[in-house]
Amino acid sequence: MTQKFIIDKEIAMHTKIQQYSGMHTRLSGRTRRAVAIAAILAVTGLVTSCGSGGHGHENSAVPTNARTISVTADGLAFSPDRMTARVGEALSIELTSVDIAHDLNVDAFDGHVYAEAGQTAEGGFTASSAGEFDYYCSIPGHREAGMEGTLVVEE
Ligand SMILES: [Cu+2]
Repeated sequence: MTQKFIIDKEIAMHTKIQQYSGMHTRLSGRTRRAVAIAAILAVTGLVTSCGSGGHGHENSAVPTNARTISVTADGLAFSPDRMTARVGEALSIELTSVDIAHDLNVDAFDGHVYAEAGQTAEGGFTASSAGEFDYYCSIPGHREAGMEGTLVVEE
């Protein structure tokens, strides 16, 4: 789903670039090329700054009656790196980024929360099915460095 979103976004951007280049048909070929390159760089910058998750920094809505789980992000690790829930349970992840900005994503349930350095933010989701699900930080390089955890949802 995340991949599809990124691809859709890229297609939309390329269309935009084409439209933008088309509007400048009276410019010389060289200028047009420069404009197109500038547009591509601007677009790439936007995508990169959002991290690999492609969902930006929007925190997912917290369902009513959610149970709050406090998670600390520090030193490229989550604490705790394992949490448990019941099927159908509504959760709110209260993420505190200690050292630098981090996010926490539970793709299985569309849960996302991003917190700037020294800040706490909240994002929620409903653990709608049983199993073990990964959560991770989507800031480039962080998951690769081990910034992930497991959410266990029990029947
Ligand atoms: Cu991180």
